[in-house]
Amino acid sequence: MTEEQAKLALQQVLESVELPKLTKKDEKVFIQRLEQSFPLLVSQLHQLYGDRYDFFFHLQKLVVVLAKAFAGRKRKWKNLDESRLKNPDWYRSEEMLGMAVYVDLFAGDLQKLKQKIPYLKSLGINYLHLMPLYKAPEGDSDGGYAVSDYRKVDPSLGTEKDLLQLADALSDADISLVLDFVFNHTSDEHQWAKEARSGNPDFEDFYYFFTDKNEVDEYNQTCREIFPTVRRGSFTFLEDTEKWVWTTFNSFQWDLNYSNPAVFNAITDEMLFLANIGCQGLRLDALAFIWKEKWTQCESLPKAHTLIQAFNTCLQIAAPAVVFKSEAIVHPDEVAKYIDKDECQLSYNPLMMALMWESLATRETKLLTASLKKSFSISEQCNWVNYIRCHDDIGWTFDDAVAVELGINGFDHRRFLNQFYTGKFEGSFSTGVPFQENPTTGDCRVCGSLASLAGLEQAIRIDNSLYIEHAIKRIRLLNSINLSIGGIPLIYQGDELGVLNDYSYLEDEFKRDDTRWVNRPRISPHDTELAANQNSYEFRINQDLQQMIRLRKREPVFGKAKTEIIETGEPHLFAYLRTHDNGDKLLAVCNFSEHEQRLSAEIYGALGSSNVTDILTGYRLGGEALALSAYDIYWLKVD
Ligand code: OTU
Repeated sequence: MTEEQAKLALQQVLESVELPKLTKKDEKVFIQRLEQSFPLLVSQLHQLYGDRYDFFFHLQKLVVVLAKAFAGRKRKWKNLDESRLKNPDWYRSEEMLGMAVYVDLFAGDLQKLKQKIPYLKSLGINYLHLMPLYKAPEGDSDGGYAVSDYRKVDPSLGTEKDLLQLADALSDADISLVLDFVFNHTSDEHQWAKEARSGNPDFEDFYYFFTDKNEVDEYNQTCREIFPTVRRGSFTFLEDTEKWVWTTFNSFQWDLNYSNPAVFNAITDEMLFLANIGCQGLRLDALAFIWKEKWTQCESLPKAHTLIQAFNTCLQIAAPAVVFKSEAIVHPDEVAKYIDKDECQLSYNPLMMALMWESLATRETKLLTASLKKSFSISEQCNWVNYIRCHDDIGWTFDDAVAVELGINGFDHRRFLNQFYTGKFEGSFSTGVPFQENPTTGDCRVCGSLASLAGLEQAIRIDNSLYIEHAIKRIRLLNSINLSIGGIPLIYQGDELGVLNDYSYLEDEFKRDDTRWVNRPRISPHDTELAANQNSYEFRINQDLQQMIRLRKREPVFGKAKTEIIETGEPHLFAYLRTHDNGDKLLAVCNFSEHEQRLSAEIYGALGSSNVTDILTGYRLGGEALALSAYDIYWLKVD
């Protein structure tokens, strides 16, 4: 479709639909944005749905959805749209610091969360991801990732009004709210699913139903199993309708059928509803799975990207302050494909997350260094969301081709890492728990809190003060990379307090089969008190982190700057150089082993000067070789 044709199409759409009433000024803004983005939007939708007889009909409906959402958007968020459009890379600032929390586990409910804003501010948090808080089935709802109604709040957390008030309060405190956009599936209790189940053909078309078992088997031949301990394959048989339904995850999470443009429109409507709550980021859950084609893996297909881009274009028109965060926990080359200003401006950095843990286990940094050299650099209009732990498992999604070059066999190495982090490998410091062992492929992932995986739980149990020391230093090391390498650091609730694994999930019938609950602890006042007690380990963990946060916010070199991964030639050291446009440089070096390491004075070459200060300690160096004790870090800046 040419630009001229797109213009004509827009004219035709506008002549044939009734748009909601807008003020003169708003109408001008909306039409201007529509005109600007329409050629792109139509070409994206045309790639997806162009061969449908009802293409134009759905296009008309979509424009009405966009207009209504824009009309319903509060003035406050419209002002935010304008200011973000003037400052589009706000998320690259050194000031950025994120946290991910469960409303109930972190605060109790939405109202109590509002009271935690001073705590968040004191830590420096200005990006808050609230785990799914929507209406969901009682009992097991996959931690809220089975949504029954995107517009209703889970009643145990509060009301819709509470959420709006919280969004307001966060915005007033300069904290960007990030919400989950769980758009690959709904719960089987969503109204659409209920309609589908009762045989309403319009809604049957919202999901993937099959009557022929052979077809299901054919898809299963090429699709990866995500939750093999829940059920083999990607489909669930519904006894009542005698049909199979596509369920990539749990059997109560039904995959939406995006080959149907009505689904695209319906979900756009839900997405803009979430945008109008006043969030500034949407986390695109399980985005790799949204497009399916027979005889493919049904993951990260080209049209999955087109779909996400089309959603993003809709945001540009109706709520441009909102950015997308990709949650693609897949091969690094595939992760990279979601990152683009017109697709996902932000992305989790699962490669760095997994390989920091890999380096801690092996005490070697060659895989981390080689992998990040290949995959760290992304568009300057985008940013990583760096993390050490999250509510999920750790999957070892490194590139096997990079590993092989270093003499590492990917399959064996993942096996080793799983053994190591579940404490089965002799000498391991870690107390993680396995997740989703696949008996066919031998695949497995690992769960556990930052402190437990880093060795604190075991060290406390055997009461070994040297090991406790090591665990605290490992945590500091991981935090230091997370905060300084480039990206928005995302702290997972409780990790700032050194909270250990929580085994109470084993007593809950709805949780015990999902080991990820081991790293979803309830944060108690006791945890916060411990971190305030100067004699506790938690105090040290917390203080180490706070110190690094202060430095991060002070130095522009942690914001909009370039990262170069440096090969030090020392097997246990990891190093990178940050360079800001203003000429500032910062060299970070860290030691992934418990033995002292040395680095020759040549390293100053990267900084162009040997008169440097380690800003972590204030210690001035004058060209001598660096000595790094167990898990030590340097943040070197030219004086
Ligand atoms: C996401 O994760 C969420 O983070 C999980 O908490 C949900 O259970 C899931 O989606 C379903 O909504 O399988 O174990 O390869 O790894 O998208 C985590 C990508 C998951 C998947 C990821 C998914």
